[in-house]
Amino acid sequence: MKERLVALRDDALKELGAAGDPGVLNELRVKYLGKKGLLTEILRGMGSLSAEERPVIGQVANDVRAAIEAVIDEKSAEFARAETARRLATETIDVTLPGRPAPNGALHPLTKIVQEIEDIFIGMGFAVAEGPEVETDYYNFEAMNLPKGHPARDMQDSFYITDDILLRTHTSPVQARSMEARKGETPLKIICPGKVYRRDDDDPTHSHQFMQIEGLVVDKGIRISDLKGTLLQFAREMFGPNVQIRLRPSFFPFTEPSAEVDVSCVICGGKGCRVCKHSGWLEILGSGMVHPRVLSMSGYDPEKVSGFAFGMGVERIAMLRYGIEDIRHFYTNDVRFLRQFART
Ligand code: 2U9
Repeated sequence: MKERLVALRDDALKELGAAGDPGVLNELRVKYLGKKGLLTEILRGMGSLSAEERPVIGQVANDVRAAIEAVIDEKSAEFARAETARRLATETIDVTLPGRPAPNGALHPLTKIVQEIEDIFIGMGFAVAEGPEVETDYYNFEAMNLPKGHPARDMQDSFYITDDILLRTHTSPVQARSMEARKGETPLKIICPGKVYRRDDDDPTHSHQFMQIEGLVVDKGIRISDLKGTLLQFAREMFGPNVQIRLRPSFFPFTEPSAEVDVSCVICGGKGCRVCKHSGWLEILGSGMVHPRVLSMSGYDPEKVSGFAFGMGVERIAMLRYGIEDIRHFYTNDVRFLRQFART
């Protein structure tokens, strides 16, 4: 039996010596050391040995197993080292290659215009105020001198949620809330940017949802010349140092007197062109002196203080600045449209 074991060891070591890959190595392990392997087969004969022979043969069998296992371990370590070396040689990366550039996003053109307008007014000492888009009838209409029954409150023109709650139709309620919160303190100098909602049919120049920026100044001794100077400064920072403005009498329930503000045409410089319909002027703002009733309703004494207010549509300003002909481009989010503003 001992001879058979030694012969088995020699065969195994010879075959293992020739094994060229981990697959063959594993087959040989199964062949010699597996449960149904050659070593087990020989050891089945142990039963017929005498009590003296059994430990001796047992020791030989253990030595044979250990010898075969040692070679298998050594060979598999050798294969693993070779595999690592192969991968190190083939899987190299060039860390000096330039990275792949990630595509940059860009601000929406309306966001850019809002930020630009905010910066201009912040430069003149205004603070930026925001408020809810879902408003009460009181702040949206009543506090703006638009009493019940006023035609601008028509159910046809506004998105009502209940009899008393609606989507704001202008950002004026933010100013009304700010005045109320300031409890008659002056000066108050704010601009209010935000989305507003009106039941309009969408077309190239109208949208049922659009953006406004309104402004309000309340202090002792505020005059219409303050309004005009502020808006001239705004127009020149926005459209260029040479533009002129003109005020045309108008009417708004929350201002008295009221004026529409035109800027000299940014396309033709005032000579007359298609954009200004050959008038030389573009309407960009509504404005006026805050109505005494609006002041008193929000806690200011119109005998002691006065104010001016103005409002503009952000889309209209952006359309003039960028030469956009259809307001709906701002909301359809076609990337071919949006990409054009990535670097302006
Ligand atoms: C308070 C008092 C007065 C805000 C004003 C306008 C004139 C105006 C329109 C311009 C085009 C709205 O975007 S638009 O459709 N706005 O003409 N807005 S004065 O007057 C106020 C606001 C708040 C407390």
